[in-house]
Amino acid sequence: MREPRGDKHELPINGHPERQSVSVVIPALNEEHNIPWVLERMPPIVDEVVLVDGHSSDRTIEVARAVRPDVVVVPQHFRGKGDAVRVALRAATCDLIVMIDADGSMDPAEIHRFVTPLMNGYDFVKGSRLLTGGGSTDLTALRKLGNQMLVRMTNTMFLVRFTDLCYGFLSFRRECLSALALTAHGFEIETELVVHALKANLRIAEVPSTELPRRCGTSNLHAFRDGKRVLRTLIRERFVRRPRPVVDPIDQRVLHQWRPAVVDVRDEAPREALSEGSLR
Ligand SMILES: Nc1nc2c(ncn2[C@@H]2O[C@H](COP(=O)(O)OP(=O)(O)OP(=O)(O)O)[C@@H](O)[C@H]2O)c(=O)[nH]1
Ligand SMILES: [Mg+2]
Repeated sequence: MREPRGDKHELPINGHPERQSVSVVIPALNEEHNIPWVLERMPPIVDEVVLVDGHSSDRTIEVARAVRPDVVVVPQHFRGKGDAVRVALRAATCDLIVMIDADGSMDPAEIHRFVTPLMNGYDFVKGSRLLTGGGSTDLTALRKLGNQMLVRMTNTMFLVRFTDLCYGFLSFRRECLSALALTAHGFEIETELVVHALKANLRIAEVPSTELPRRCGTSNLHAFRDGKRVLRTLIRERFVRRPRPVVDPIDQRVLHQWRPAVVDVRDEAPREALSEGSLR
């Protein structure tokens, strides 16, 4: 890990970093039973909570608004955690952004660990379940093995020394968002965030974090399918230099919700006349 930059993020003379505002972004898909626990545990340093709803069929949005009336709810245009995260990050307005899951597997009480390094010279902070002080009561043997393999590959391919990879509790300075150039649609978003942070030469820190089992409901992650997507992302990022274009397949339900294209009435008359004429 690189040392924090000494220039633009220097501490003020009195040694205390200036107050920076904090947005927390939460992708949520059918998490009505878990979201209250997450929102109730938000520490006071959090100024804004952005929840991106993945077309939930339960009462995730209503429950979230009841617990935290100031929550900013944003719909996503497609499906997948990656798409949700990209939408959420565009909607966040504070200086620092923390990303956390809605299923109760990450404890908002740890948010200060992700904010403090950003206030002290780092640009990007990733949670690690494998650093001393971290842990997981959620990782199955299969996921642990897969994650370990992917961490080793990342370290070898990008000459770094990460201890964890497939973990979505992380934070960064909002001014770095465009440099992160995110395009991922699925769970590989976490890998893309980390690898693009490396490529953008951001100052990266790992902090210990404890992952808990999701409180309720079922996982949206499929170890093999999503593991393959992470692997493909790593290989592509290592060997392809050119930036990947963003191509979002828009969900048809969203198309129905969007404002329709404006019809110019001046164009409409001749077309009606034409169709009437052609019917005769
Ligand atoms: N908006 C949105 N959120 C999603 C989508 N897929 C997953 N999520 C959310 O992303 C977070 C992580 O998804 P999980 O299903 O918990 O995946 P996981 O944490 O890797 O798997 P578990 O450890 O088994 O819980 C949760 O908050 C989900 O609600 C999606 O398509 N859209
Ligand atoms: Mg989870």
